[in-house]
Amino acid sequence: MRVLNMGRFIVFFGVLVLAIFTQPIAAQGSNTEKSEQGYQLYLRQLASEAKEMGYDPAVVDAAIATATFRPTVVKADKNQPEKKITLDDYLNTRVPDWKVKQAVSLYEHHKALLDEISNKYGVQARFIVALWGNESNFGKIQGSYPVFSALTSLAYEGRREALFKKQFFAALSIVQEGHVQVDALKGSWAGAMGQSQFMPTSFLTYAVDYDGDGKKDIWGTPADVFASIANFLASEGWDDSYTWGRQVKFTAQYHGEHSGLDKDKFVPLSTWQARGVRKFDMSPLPAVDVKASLIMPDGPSGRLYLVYNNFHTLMKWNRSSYFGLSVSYLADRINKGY
Ligand SMILES: [Ca+2]
Repeated sequence: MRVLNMGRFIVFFGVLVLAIFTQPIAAQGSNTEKSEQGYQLYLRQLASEAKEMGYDPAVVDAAIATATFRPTVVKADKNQPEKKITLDDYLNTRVPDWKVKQAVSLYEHHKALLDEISNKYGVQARFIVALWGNESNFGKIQGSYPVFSALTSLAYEGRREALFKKQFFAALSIVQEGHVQVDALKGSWAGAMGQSQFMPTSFLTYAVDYDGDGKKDIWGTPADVFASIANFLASEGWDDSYTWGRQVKFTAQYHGEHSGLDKDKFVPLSTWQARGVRKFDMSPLPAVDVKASLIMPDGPSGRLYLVYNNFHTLMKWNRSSYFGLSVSYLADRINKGY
């Protein structure tokens, strides 16, 4: 099943080499000095803006006092690769056997809580565990960047200022609501926080205080983490009477026209059957009234999938189909128990 596509590997290494040679190494020192000054000025402006908007001045001052310019954050943002690896390699990296084993054993460990949350929100527990595992390695890798530093550095850099300013104000709300202290607000270099790696705006929309202690604690309380993940999915249209989709094959006559996640390409299985899509073992698609989209992340010669509405919900969590498929695979393997 594993097919190496050398063309993609050459592109992959080509992009890396290009990235190394286009770094402005000589100019780095002076840029950093200049930026630090500009950043301090920017912070003061941001603080006044926040206070004008009505944020508690004590919270704003505390947040600003801890913020420092993080050139590494800006660099990481600029160097984000487009698509470096094939889906096969991505899945092997993201869903290794050890991760499946941990997922199965952690599911067992938290079974009572997970099943309760699963019932309450209408989301199969295996998808909650799979997102937890994919986002933070079951809470072990949450990121140690101070969120206020990361968000203000990225806002100051300017390429996506409006987005990161919005995240900064949302982070102020999180502290102001008392869910976490300023100095405990840690996350990834891009500001994704806690075991569910929510951006601050997602936290405000979806985070849940499930254990009822008054704090939405996605950093350290499993009940809050699981319920927050489930609440995101449920709010975005998850339906637990269905799964995510399936891997498929084509008959010789079909070549994947009509692929894509657009609404007008989300059609009944009977239409896909008529076009020439089959189950992975080439048997007919199930004769049930379900709509699906065809996706071909690596083109018609790569892995092919029919995905249902729940996969569209996963795309709202993260727009990468690679990501959605890695979550789906982990969920399926949790279901099988290996
Ligand atoms: Ca709580």
